Amino acid sequence: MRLSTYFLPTLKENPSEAQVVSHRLMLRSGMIRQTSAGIYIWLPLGLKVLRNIEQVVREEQNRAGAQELLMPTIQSAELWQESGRYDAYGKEMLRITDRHDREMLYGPTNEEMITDLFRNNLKSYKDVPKLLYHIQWKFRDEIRPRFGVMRGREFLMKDTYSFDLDEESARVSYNKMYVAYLRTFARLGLVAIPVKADTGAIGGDLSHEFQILAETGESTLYYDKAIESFELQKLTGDIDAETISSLQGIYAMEEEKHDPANCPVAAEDLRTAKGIEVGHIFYFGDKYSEAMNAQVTGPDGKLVNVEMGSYGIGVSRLVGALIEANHDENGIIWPEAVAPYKVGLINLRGKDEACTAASEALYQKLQNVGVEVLYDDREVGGGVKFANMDLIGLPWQAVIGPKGLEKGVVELKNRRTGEREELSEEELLNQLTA
Ligand code: 5CA
Repeated sequence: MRLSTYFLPTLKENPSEAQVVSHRLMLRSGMIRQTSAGIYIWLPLGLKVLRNIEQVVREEQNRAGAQELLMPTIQSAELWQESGRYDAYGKEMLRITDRHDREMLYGPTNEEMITDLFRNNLKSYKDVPKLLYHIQWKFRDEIRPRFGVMRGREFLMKDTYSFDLDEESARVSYNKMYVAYLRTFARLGLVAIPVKADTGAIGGDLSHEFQILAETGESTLYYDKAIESFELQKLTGDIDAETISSLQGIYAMEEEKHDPANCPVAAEDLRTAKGIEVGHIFYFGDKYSEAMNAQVTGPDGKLVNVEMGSYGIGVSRLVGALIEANHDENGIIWPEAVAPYKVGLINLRGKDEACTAASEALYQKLQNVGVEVLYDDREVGGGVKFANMDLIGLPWQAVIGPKGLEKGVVELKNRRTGEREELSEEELLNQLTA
């Protein structure tokens, strides 16, 4: 992509409405624009990151055996009346009336719809277990939308639903998702601590939240420092049953569940920190299947309520959370796994024919070998180009200038470490395709 034609409205000044660094940087780097409180347009650069995160989430769901489908955003109120949540959900639910005066709503989550889908199509113990998910926009009329995409009103969620014959099997499904979440966040380079959580409006008795440590987090956590030895950010391989059970045995609680008087962890081993909740998983048994009659015939011919769980990841929230965890005073530092482009190509002297010819040639070559490149071919000074590349945070910057050309080298800068190397074109291509 050429920056001269790209729709990338960057801002020099810090927008006054943004209280946290991720919100400021998303606005400044031209990733999003707000259209109403808590509702955003995803501009081309922001959308690329969102899609990259979505893809990591999707791959790990598929790997865990979950099947992707796509449910609508607009739901009928009837299903929610059946489950009893239509009134209980309160003002957070955006309610809509259609032209026939039917009550509809913009879905804040999909337990009811998927339970209805299940009961209409699956009838036997042979049909379970099933893990189904979608990645779809949700709407919650949050009382205080804030921190940009981290607490929006419209937001992108991955939500999975599990259906099992009995509790034992439901716990197996729960742990499959627990592992998928550990792997997903590790692939994103994040330390996401699984803490025991309250089940709130979703209901149920077993629940974990996945929390990224950040000062701007809205949750308060208490955990045994022993969790640090698991090196959660490295758990991208197979995770065995032993690791799961020792991790689940470690004390880590949300504030509402933490009772200082009965905490089993010695004071010197107890850590407290603020966290951003990026995922939440629930096992809630037959709460919905009982209310909505979602039953299967067991091997003995008797009808039983299916055992269910639901598992959410805040895909759009993750964009903000990743920036909270990866930035410096100059801007964003994207982890390679989600970076919108791998390398930014800077032509230091737009007016110098040799520099422009070399930049154009390298731009072509990078594309030919499949490296995603953002080429700053604008007629502005080098300082502006450097500042802009630092702000948008691509992992690598390749700089072509007259001095380097004389020596036959391109400068390659690592955005995270700031290290610069002078490389021949071939070395540079090798490094970026390794
Ligand atoms: N049905 C269940 C699981 S599928 C559910 O809705 N869980 S949830 O309420 O915890 O939401 C799942 C995830 O969505 C949260 O962990 C959080 O990362 C994200 N999320 C929730 N509310 C918002 C919001 N207002 N803005 C951005 N992300 C949100």
